[in-house]
Amino acid sequence: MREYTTDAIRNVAVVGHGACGKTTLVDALAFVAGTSKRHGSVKDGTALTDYTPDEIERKYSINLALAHVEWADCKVNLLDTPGYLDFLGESVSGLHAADGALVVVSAAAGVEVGTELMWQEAERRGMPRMFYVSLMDKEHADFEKAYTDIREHLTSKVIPIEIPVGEGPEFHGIINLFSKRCHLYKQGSKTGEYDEVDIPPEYQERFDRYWQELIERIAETDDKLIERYLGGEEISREEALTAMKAGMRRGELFPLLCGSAELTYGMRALLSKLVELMPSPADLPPLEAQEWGSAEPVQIDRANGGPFVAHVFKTVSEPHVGDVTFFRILSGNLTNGADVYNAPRDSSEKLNHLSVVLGKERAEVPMLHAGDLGSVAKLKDTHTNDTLSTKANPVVVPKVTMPEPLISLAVEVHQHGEEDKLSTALQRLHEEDPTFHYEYSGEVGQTLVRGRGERHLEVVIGRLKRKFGVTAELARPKVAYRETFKGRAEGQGKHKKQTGGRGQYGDCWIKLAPLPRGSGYEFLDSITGGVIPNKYIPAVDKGIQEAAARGAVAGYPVVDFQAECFDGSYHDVDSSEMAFKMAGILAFRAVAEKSKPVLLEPILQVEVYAPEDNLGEVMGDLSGRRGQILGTEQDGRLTKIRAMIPESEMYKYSTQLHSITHGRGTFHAEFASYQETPPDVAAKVAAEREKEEEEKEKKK
Ligand SMILES: Nc1nc2c(ncn2[C@@H]2O[C@H](COP(=O)(O)OP(=O)(O)OP(=O)(O)O)[C@@H](O)[C@H]2O)c(=O)[nH]1
Ligand SMILES: [Mg+2]
Repeated sequence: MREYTTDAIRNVAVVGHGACGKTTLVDALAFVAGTSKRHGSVKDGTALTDYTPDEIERKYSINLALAHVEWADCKVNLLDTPGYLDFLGESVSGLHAADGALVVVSAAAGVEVGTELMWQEAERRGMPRMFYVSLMDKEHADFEKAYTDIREHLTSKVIPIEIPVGEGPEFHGIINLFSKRCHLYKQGSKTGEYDEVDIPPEYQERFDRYWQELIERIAETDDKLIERYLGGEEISREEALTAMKAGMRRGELFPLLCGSAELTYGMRALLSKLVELMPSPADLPPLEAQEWGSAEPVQIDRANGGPFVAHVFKTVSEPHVGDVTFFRILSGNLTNGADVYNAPRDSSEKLNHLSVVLGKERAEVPMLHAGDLGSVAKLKDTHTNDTLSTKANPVVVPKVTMPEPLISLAVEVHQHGEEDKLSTALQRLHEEDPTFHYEYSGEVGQTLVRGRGERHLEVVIGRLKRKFGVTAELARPKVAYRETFKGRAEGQGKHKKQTGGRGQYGDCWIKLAPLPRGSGYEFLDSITGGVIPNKYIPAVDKGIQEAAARGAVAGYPVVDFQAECFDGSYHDVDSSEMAFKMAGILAFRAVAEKSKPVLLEPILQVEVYAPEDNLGEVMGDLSGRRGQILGTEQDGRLTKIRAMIPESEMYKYSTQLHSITHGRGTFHAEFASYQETPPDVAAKVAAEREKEEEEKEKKK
């Protein structure tokens, strides 16, 4: 590959809802440009950017993947992002590494949840955006509807610069509004060859309408142009394009194109527009960064090279290959084999085998210029979201904010003894995918994994097996129930044994009383007159605590209570710490029964965001989950519902919410407090716990 300087580079993230045709589009663009030699397909598992075994098997994108095309003396780096929201972290990383977004909207489905979400992500970053209406050849394709959908749901600043000739199975050409020419595609064409003809007479009226709209909208963004336009002067194609590019940069115009990637119709025009309208990294304002080791902000000038700085936007760990690191050069040029520095980790890294990426292929290059995307393998200690710079100029650039995990499940290994392997592998997987988290919960004795959705966690389980040879499966997380007392009672615990020689003797009287929620455990020693010698009192306390840990209702730890030891007796010879501990245990068991023990369950504070249309069903579902609705309020286009819901009822909630709201609803949950469970629930939990204990016994 030839060398591309900063001004000849375009970094474009291809974003949109699942199955809108992003991967097919990236493949077609690379094929039509001649950069890749074969026109792959998602269905056959041969698409350029869906190459991992997971993706080939499932036929949708899971990972952010890179390709590049060489077109019109420029190199366009394309970042193919997954549309499924479970993998939003990858898509966000893709946007972060790009300078512009190509928002793909299916001509058959119009604007969907994923389109809206990625649109907002791009908007937050103030990125120039272009629309591409995909699948124009598909049954029920409707260009007008897609355009109207975008105007109504995303932005009124969208403006078509192309219109299709025919739709669905009839789709066979595209009229270019700038050139006022029509491309009629040759049937059976492999790389989008066309005949260029005049605008067909039956399309003249439609062309005039769209052309008028285009030119007016462009003129509106530029005072000089509008004056000339109103004065009846002609505006040239170049002037219009320049104004459009400037308008895109200011977020005032979003051009819309269309085509069919499967048939390769419209690919050439789209490539040309990406080159002409998307910004080069040299067009960007300086980036705010921080000098490492000082609080001083520094400006990273991207246009003029400067010292080397790069941001790592993705790492993939391959156990037998080592880690592959993908980065974007923010400033400076980079030569193969360069020594760089990861300042926060104090790690010197050598960038060997500097490569450009085309799907799964990595082609070594001697150097890359500022703004370009590259990859290297086998770095020592560099992870996703790190900054690479130089020892002479150590800096750190802002990190990408990763989406928070939404669901939590337990993971269980098949083979006993693989737990260590599991935690090493989970750590590696977290490093490559920061939206995936894990932790071991001692309280419930399970490893918990957290992610964006069930699909996400299933993919992680697949990777565990494929990459690390750990066979595991997802399981229902155990709920950390607790118990407490609602009443007060007192009673005796007496441990007395006479077996031949020295006996055992311990005797105590205790009172149990509830404490406010969250107080924990309190022990009160009110023994007077030495009826229990001082040295044995801690043993009574210990016995009570031991028994409390084993529960009074369903075998869960008893919390928030006070135990008072107020009377007892001892024996000069037979008393011992052991005997008094036993007495404590017996006393607790006897008194706990009489102190109205109850089961407590964790309650989550939940915020659900749902569209108005599904509000009734979402609330009904929450009530069915024993949810207590606290209130609702409008939040943009969605309604926010605040509710308290028992954790045990939240299992698979994300799947349910997704299905009720057709993917539009989201939620956020966090632990709020422990509350008493209704008796019927407590009885069920106790029965389950008993069964579990029996099974454990059997295994022994
Ligand atoms: N008829 C037709 N089908 C297409 C076209 N582009 C994509 N498809 C089909 O639509 C389906 C989804 O295409 P993908 O390219 O995987 O869509 P995607 O946007 O990458 O999907 P995710 O990776 O899940 O976000 C596949 O079955 C494609 O074959 C097209 O231009 N015409
Ligand atoms: Mg895809």
